[in-house]
Amino acid sequence: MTFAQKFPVSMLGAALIALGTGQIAQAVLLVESESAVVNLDAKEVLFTIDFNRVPDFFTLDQAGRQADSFQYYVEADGEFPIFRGSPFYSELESIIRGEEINVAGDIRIRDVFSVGPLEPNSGGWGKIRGSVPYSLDGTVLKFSAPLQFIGDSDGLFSYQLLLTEFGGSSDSVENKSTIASVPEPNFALGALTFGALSVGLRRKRKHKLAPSPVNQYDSVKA
Ligand SMILES: [Ca+2]
Ligand SMILES: [Ca+2]
Repeated sequence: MTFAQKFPVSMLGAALIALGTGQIAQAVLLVESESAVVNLDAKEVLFTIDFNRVPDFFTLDQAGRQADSFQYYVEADGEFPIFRGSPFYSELESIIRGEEINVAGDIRIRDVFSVGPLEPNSGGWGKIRGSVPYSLDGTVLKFSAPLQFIGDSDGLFSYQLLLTEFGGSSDSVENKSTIASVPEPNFALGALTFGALSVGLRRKRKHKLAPSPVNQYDSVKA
């Protein structure tokens, strides 16, 4: 990929504005590509978003809204349109919220409907079903979540991914999950061997290893 392809008009525009005013204009946050790939054996889904620029989840406005944010509306039955019925979100099973990253540094997954008093930072949605860590490598954000957290069981679901800047919509994408292909036998054997080695290493160094924060999920709140 050439520089021009990777940084199209928006960056050139920003550079020109910078020349004119001395300030860099931030490009509007967009989805370059995204996916939700399910591992049925692990009963987990890997969400990936490639943004058009590095997102800022930690600058807040006076209303507490993040400079950049994202939210998934999950429809576990896999149907479109995502928003249908009354109220319009009544067919959804869960909400995945990037908007709460600023609170505890993780992605929270919530029930759609709230019962009782609203929780702080809930955005009006329901209780926390679980929260998961994420990684951000340049413009690419990834996180894995158990299917249980998003309210799905068979790995087939549809969703809308909404991007916002200080609460205002900047882009949205509708898509369906895909099921990851089963690994080739050679790969599986390799993984098995590696797994056995890992177990051996873990036994030897058992008392020295702290629990890894990767793939550790907060338990579902009652
Ligand atoms: Ca489903
Ligand atoms: Ca549904």
